[in-house]
Amino acid sequence: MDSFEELAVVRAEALAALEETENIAALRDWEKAYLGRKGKVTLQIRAIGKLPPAQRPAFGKEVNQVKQELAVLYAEAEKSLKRAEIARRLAASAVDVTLPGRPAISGHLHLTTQTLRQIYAIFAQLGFEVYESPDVELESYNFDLLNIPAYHPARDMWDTFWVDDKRLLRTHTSPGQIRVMRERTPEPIRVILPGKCYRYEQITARSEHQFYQVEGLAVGRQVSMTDLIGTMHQFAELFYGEGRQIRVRSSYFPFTEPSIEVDTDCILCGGEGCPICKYTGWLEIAGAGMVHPVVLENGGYNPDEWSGFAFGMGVERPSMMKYGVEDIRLFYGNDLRFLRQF
Ligand code: FA5
Repeated sequence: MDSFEELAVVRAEALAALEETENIAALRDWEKAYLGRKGKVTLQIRAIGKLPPAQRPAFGKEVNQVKQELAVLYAEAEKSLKRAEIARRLAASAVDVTLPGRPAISGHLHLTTQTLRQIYAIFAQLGFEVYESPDVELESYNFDLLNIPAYHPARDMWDTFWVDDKRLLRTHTSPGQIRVMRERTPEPIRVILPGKCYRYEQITARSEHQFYQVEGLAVGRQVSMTDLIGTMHQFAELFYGEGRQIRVRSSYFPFTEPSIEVDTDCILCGGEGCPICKYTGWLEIAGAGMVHPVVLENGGYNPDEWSGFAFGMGVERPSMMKYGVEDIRLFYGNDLRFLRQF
């Protein structure tokens, strides 16, 4: 066999072997076997020098053509094997669009937030806007300007968390009354002031050391006790249900004169007596009264020209009564079994 015939055999063998390669690793072996340093085609090139000089140019040309041809075929095969490999991997990890979806887990509003929003909606109907005042309050706003001077025994009504000598966590939302009055040039006011209150007191099933209140304040030229009672009655009907009765009892708050407590007939027994109303037939709604002249004056309103009413109600206690929750601690316990019920 002369060298041309030998080259033709190597070429034919290489082409046949290339057909057999099924993956990249086999292709690399093939390249090594034919085009590598000791590959069969490379050895043919090296053998050129041993040929008679007359044959060298023609054989050299031939062997180089074979080498070029195989190199091109190698590059093409490498490309298509890589493509096939990617397609295989994609197929293995493809999303199965026929699988049923997983339901998304969604939370919902906390019972306190739901109750607050009900209260906002009710008072919006009655023409009250929402006004917010700070949780960290000055002692003067929480007490002095509300007619509760230092050493006044009424301070005992609100056990206080102090921040420093002058600042505290507000014990009620009433300081917002002064803030809103001072912010407005004397003009009629109808606001509710919602917010968290803090008291340094024993935690029980009825009392937390943090809880929400919603304060109400209406100031005008001729605001009277009847307006207050009418507003409270409207609230009782819209919050607890139609047909509710209310009653007022005389009370004492330093910032209102006269002061009252407002109750509604028990939503469960209608007044006959049951465990929810502790057999009194009545549920407490709010502390309230006519804004004290000193407080009007501290807010920049002349008490000879202006009058007002104010009330302060809890948020957790009314929702406890409405939904039959027996322990206020459940509101802040973060137990999902409780929270999911509302
Ligand atoms: C006050 O805080 C007065 N500022 C209310 C007021 C405003 C009177 C304007 C007159 C005019 P009292 O301390 O009673 O009042 O609290 C009002 C309501 O807050 C209570 O009826 C109750 O619902 C709620 N509350 C008070 N203390 C707690 C507590 N420890 N845990 C849960 N709720 C409470």
